[in-house]
Amino acid sequence: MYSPQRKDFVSLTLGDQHSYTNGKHRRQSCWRKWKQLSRLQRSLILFLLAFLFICGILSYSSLAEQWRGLSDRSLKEDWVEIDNRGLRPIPPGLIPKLPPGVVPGVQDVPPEVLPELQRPSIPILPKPPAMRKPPSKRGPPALQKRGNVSDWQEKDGEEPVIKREDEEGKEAKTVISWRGAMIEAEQGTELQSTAHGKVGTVANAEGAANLKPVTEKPVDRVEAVREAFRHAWKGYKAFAWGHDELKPISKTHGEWFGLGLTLIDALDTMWILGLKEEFAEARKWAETELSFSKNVDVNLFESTIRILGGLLSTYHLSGDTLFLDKAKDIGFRLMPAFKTPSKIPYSDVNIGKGTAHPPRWTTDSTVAEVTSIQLEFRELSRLTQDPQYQNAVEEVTRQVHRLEGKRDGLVPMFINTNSGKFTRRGAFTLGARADSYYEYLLKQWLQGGKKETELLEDYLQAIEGVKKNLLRQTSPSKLTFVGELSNGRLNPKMDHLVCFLPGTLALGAHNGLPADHMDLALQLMETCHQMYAQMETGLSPEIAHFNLQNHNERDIDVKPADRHNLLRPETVESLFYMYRFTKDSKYRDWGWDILQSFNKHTRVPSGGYTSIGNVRDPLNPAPRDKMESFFLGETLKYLFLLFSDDNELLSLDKYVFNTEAHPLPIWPTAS
Ligand code: DMJ
Repeated sequence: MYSPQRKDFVSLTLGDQHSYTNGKHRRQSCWRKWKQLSRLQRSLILFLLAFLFICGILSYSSLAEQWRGLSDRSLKEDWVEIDNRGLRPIPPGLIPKLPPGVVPGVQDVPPEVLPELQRPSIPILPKPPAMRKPPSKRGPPALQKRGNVSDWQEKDGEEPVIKREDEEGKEAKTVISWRGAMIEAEQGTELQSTAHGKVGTVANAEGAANLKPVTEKPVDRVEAVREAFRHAWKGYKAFAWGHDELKPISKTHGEWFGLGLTLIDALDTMWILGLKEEFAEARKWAETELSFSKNVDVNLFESTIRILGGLLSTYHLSGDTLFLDKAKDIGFRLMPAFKTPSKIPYSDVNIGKGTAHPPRWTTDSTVAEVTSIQLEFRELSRLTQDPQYQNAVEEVTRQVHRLEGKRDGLVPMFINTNSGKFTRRGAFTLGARADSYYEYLLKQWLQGGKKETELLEDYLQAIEGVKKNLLRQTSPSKLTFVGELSNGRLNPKMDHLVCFLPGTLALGAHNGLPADHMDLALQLMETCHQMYAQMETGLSPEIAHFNLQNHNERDIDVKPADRHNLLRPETVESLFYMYRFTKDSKYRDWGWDILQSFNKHTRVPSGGYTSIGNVRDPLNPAPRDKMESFFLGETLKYLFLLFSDDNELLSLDKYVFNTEAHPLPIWPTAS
């Protein structure tokens, strides 16, 4: 390359050979002429020469400075930055061939090369901080250029980030895309979080130059939930569109009722998460494809909490009457279930034929199922002004209220549709087959404006029954859990399903129920958290067994048959309530850990999440190839609400969530 230093050597020819040899004669005649001048003339000439001399010196030093600067720049411009990761030399072909004496600079680059060097995505290497000091300039103070404010600009509370004057526009862009890239790059694995005390350095060109540690802003957890939802939806859309459930591993679908269960269960979640496009395409399907006039058997409880509940809440959130019409349709078609000798409903209904029946092997129904459809049918009556729905479900509540066979307010798991009596009376649990009975006592009381005192009495009595009969503490850590009673003996096991209880207890305490309900909620929440934290995958098993013996080291044990995780919501549901009422950020952190574990062990790359068979083996969690509809309907919704700072988003003083996480309004006092 042509060296700019060679410009320093300027040759000046003052005369020809001849005049040089006659030098002595010339010097004599000059002196004679000088002597002939007047004093004034001589002074003027001397002054002029002195002035020219000073000007010459000044302009030389300034030119030399410029040449030095150009020389530095020409060396640096041999490097451009790529990909924010480092530097590479410009390929030789890109270095412009310049005529001798011309200093290379962007303005001199041939037009065909210019775009390559000026691409905005390739910022020039920032100078190291030591070179940032504003250079001292000559001239009056008012005209001196001060160091640019942006050189040390502070961005809303962040550590000051050093910024080059000429990259001002690009700087903000880089930081934003860096944050975005964090989320993108970490998809499917662990998202870093300050909740875990991690500190990062800026991994871009700025970082390379400045190496200044910057405390990470917390990852946008709300956005991480949206991302998880989109990923799940991507799988459902690609492989199971319009069907009940996604089988993400085999990239196909599973059918239960044939009613697009996942899509309907997820409608209000999309609305709450603000996923407008996804919501619009789902609405379109509901409008054009969803039909309840099918010759198909559906489970009364499951279709009530997922489909009727989902449609009603989506109607309330969106105001779109399509969903109310669909809710009326399915609600009406489910009514044959109540045509039994006892008016305790059958478990199954053929919604096309209008017939209902119990399961083939028994005439019993499950207690939780017949007592956890009330919120939805009551709301349907309020909206339609047709009392038949409310009458049917409140008849069930009345009967169960006065039934014999409870133990301190605790209910058995089965009820006979002919006799209307409890059967198999020896077992009591807050888990499967009884769980949401307790939940709906409190929530109906709230839904109706706290007027239906029998509901409250049953609820309060049941919690006393839990305390008296089912509560125990583990050894060695004294974790409180709710065991099961079987023919008078306590079995120290607890379903993950029971983890709805801390949230429900906290909701009651928030509404004026005894303060010790909140104490119990705090303790049970800790236990449910431990059911995740102590597993190798960070995910809870379906059932945990607790140790009561002193000599054992572990509090929690898991039987091989109970090691599965179905992406259930109950723990994150309770975390949401606990955070809303206590504002203790540990609940958010626990929820965040759970989301990360789901991402790590259940996320399927082609789309969707899968239930797994073994929460104790992170190397082979044994994917089960099924994404339950409640993962979108409940789990991700509660996680989103847990992380959202907007307390008014579905205020717990205005809404009750049904047992499938579909929010329904608390009735205005007039109703
Ligand atoms: C959901 O369908 C409901 O939350 C129900 O109350 C219990 N089972 C699943 C989630 O685990």
